[in-house]
Amino acid sequence: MATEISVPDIGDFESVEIIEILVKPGDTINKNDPIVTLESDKSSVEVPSPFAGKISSLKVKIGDKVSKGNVLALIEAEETKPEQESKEQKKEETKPLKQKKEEILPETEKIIKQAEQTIVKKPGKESPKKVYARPNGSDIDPIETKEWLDSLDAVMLKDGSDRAHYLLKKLIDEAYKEGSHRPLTRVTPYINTIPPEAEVKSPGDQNIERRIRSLIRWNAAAMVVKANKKNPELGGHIGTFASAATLYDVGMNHFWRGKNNKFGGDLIYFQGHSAPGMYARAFLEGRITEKQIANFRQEVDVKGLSSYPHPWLMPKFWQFPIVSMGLGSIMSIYQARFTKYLINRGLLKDQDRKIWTFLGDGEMDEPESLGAIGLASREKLDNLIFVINCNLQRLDGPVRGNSKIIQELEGIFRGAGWNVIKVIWGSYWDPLIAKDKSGLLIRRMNECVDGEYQAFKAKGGAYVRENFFGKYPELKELVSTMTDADIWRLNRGGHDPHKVYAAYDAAVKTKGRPTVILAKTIKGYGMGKSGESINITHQQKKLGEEDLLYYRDRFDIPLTDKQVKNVEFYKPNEKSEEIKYIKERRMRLGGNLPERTSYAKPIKKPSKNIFENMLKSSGSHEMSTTMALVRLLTNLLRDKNIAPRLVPIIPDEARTFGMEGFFQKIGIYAHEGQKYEPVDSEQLSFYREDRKGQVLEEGITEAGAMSSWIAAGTAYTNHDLEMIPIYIFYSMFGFQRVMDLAWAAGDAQTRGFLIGATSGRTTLAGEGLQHQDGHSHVLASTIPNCISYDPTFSYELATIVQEGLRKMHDKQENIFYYLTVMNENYQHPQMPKDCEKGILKGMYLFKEFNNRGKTKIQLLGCGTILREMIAAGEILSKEYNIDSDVWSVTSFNELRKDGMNIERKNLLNPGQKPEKSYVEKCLGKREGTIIAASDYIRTFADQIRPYISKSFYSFGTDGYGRSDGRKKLRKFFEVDKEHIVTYALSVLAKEQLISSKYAERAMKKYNIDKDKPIPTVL
Ligand SMILES: Cc1ncc(C[n+]2csc(CCOP(=O)(O)OP(=O)(O)O)c2C)c(N)n1
Ligand SMILES: [Mg+2]
Repeated sequence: MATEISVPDIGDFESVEIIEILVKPGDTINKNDPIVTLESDKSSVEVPSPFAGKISSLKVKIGDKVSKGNVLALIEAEETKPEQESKEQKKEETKPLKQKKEEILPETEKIIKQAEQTIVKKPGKESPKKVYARPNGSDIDPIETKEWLDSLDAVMLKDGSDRAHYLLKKLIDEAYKEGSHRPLTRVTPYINTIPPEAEVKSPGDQNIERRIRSLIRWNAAAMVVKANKKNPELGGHIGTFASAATLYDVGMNHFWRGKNNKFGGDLIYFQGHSAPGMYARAFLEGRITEKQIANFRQEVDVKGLSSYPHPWLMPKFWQFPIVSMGLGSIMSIYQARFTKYLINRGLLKDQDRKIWTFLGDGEMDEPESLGAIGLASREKLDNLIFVINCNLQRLDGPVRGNSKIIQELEGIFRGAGWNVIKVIWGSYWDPLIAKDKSGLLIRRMNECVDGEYQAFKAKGGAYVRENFFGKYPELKELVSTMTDADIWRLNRGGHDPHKVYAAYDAAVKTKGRPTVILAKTIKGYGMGKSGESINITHQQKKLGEEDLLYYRDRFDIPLTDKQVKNVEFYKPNEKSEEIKYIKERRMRLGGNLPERTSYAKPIKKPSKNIFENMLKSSGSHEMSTTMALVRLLTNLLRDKNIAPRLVPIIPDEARTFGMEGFFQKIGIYAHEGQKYEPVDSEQLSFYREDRKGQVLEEGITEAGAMSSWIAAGTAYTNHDLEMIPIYIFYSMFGFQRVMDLAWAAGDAQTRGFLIGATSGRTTLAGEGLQHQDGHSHVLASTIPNCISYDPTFSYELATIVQEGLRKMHDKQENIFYYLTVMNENYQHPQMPKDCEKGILKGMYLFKEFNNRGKTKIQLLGCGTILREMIAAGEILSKEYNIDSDVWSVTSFNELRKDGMNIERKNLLNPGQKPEKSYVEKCLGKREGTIIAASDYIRTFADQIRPYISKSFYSFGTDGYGRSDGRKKLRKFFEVDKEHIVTYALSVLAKEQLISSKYAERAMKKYNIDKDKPIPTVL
């Protein structure tokens, strides 16, 4: 029996147009296969079939308007119970919550009454008579304290630390109930999180590892000194890597697994300005030549080494472009999340790969460093490990002179739900801590501030004895048998390979949450007077002969005085223990690090018919380019090669852009699936969260969304998997908000699409000054490998996206696209013949008004302002007998790139016949002055001015936006058809082609006030 398929609940929409019919009578379809596509002026959505079966007849045609309940088709269904019914039935069965209104009240009242009685019954608390602690925190009843501590010891002994932890938690919970709201567990004492007895021991040969580390230290420092000896302009850093060497070495020798044909590799975000250390190790491993390290920071002629990790400049080495402080943190968090996304969607094998991020303690002040840590714990990113090198200093001085950065960060990360491992003290401290029964040592550790800790390591053992231990006689006594040199040797956790190993081991075994390791180190470790723990350490790049000799001796580098004075590098021969060891370690760990490769298979290009319906005229149907984009994405989701690779990324604006249809169709990624029935579950586009969901609904974080986009757009190298990320945002909150990340994306060779929606200063009408974008294209033009377009019609958009896919995936070009789309509805014409090349190069002839023939003008427009140009052309033709050629400029930015290139070629070949720029080829032989206008500032169109040999006038939206309707805004910014006509007449008068009276009359006619100031001052 035939069953009806009807329009489900489509929310607030009524009479929505059918724009596509996706089945025909006789087709056998599966449940959830789309039947038709509906499009309102705000959104486009496919209607899936609730049944599997054979379509027997269609009840609608394209262009029909339908509402909820209208029948779309009849189907010979295999199973006739619609999904919704069974859902409702299920609800009926489990409906205890839904009762008639009048029944709820008495029941609720009863419960409230009972509860009140219980509360009242409880005797009122008398205010405590006893004061438990003095305001300064000191103990008023040591005997009672001891009893509690003894009880705790007994529990630990009998039932272990988990039980003790449980009891403590119970106590704290009880204290909260009783009204104590002090955050009792935000920070722990200023000692290592892992006690010595729980440390997992390193299997490494500590002697060899120390020798290797020393050589790396030397070569890293030498490359900076050598470069600056050659040319003091070059700069560089010694002190940072000197403080972090052990942190990197332990990872490289024992933890970080390289990529190979069986394993995807751990991903390490190296702290940018510790790059010399990575080069020095790669030099010992034989991956970098002596010539290269001798040319650190000299990249122009000699192919030396990049200052910092720049994949663009060292594409086979660096993976992550870090050095702009803060970006490493946010990018790696989203990288870890994206890795889980790929795993949960079944695109990537779960190999327990880890993402390690190295950060400076000063760097943690950047909002981007801490801004996304909540996401990391919320998403349970146990594949993420932060190592914060707490050398207590930044560039100018201490990070927190008056307090302790480690404690501050501990509180922040613990509060955010991270696993925090503090690595503060080295092994030499262990016996002292064990020996101190008074508790004074930990107390002293707790009370000292970082400014003091910094000074301790700059001023020697005697100073530490006096100023650290000397405060309490018991502590002075504790170290009385130690010499000053012994005291000086009391090391910090981050310089102790045992402590670092134990922390890393615990981090990689942590499940269910991310880990941060807070490692205390010394800035400029080993640099002595020239830089150890002093305020100028960060900038120290020139070590004198004496300092170099000291450094050599400190780390036992087998170089003669003469070799040291020549700042020679040291590499033991290939058969030495050190080289064998270092290579063997990396071999066991599966490969080199860092190393950038890609074995991704190219995504097959979509079939041409995917784009076909976008090349046709929309007839009388009006739509925006945003809707055209949504249609395009819907079409792409029907291509089986492309569909799984699309990653739509939206920061809480899906409804603004009419993309809510994707929620139901491909689901929103949620690592825990959907634990609740969404409020709109009855509707077609309900908020569907799913572990396998495809949409990254980021919430309100453009920086986070951009970081996701970078992770997806570099998956071809980091996961050997090509993805097509499409990040759609309010264009005003795009480049302007996340420019630094966009720059890093270019460096990282990210491939994907950025879509600046609601673009144009007069097109987004009501939102006003802070929303109306008139310059994002100018910002986009500054990124060398970003290709940007401002299309007007759906066929332009389709042509550009198709070409983008071809270039990024067929041709594997390391570029990305920025496209602006708008929310103004209008009709879209059929694609004119032979304009494809022009669309991609940046302009093509859209229309000629050729009927009168006396005077002519060239009109160039883009985005919605092209439509004003077309209308102006028509007025000029009809009312003033002036002909015009109207050009659709899809990209002033691309035209400029071409112009620059040709101009340069011509200047370098003065004896040859000059080549013509593309704009010159288009316009050179055309008659008439050029007028260009866009919904962007004049700079955008002005870019082509130098490459044409004709008079050129540009109009745009310079100035602050403001709220009003489109018509008024266009008049205000002087980019409406009336202003274009008037300016055209005036330009022609200036060229002495027509009388000036026409322009004057037009000004009157169109009510143009010549005394109104330019909008930039309004
Ligand atoms: C966004 C940004 N601002 C400023 C700098 C310049 N800069 C480079 S390193 C540095 C100090 C870093 O201190 P910290 O994070 O503590 O790292 P350390 O060198 O101490 O390990 C500064 C300010 C930068 N690289 N990026
Ligand atoms: Mg620091």
